[in-house]
Amino acid sequence: MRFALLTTVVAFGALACGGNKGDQNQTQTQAAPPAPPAGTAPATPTGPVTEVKMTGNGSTKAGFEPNSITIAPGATVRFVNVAGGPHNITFWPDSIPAGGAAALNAGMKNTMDNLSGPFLTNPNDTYDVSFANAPKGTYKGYCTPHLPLGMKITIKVQ
Ligand SMILES: [Cu+2]
Repeated sequence: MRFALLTTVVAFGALACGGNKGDQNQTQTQAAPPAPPAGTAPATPTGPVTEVKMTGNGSTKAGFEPNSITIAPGATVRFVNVAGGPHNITFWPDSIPAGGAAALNAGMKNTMDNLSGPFLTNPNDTYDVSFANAPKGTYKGYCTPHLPLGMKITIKVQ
């Protein structure tokens, strides 16, 4: 009886002091790191960066400011969620130059759909579109939730 009790106390003490510690650590260090939230992983900007504001009042007004820009080949457009989000940038596949889709697929991170960037929900969230290797020409895009409000943009690469 006394021996059994002693054994129990010793075993408990070993656990409390970190018995099997090696096994526990091994399990913990093998856990995968948490994935970053969608839409927050920054793309690597290329070339000069041109900022475009995404604005709106949350109901009847939404737009890109400016809604027409000209950039140099290989430049980056940085979309900034200013107000009235969520906003995103989506390009019409038939409103970009031949070869443009492949370049944009490489230059747009965390896309939700073909040529469609993630929603920016928090104020000052940004999203970079790299036009690295994008052919010269006109690229027309829109904000998916606000297309009915006419939230469109024209980007000329020249
Ligand atoms: Cu929008």
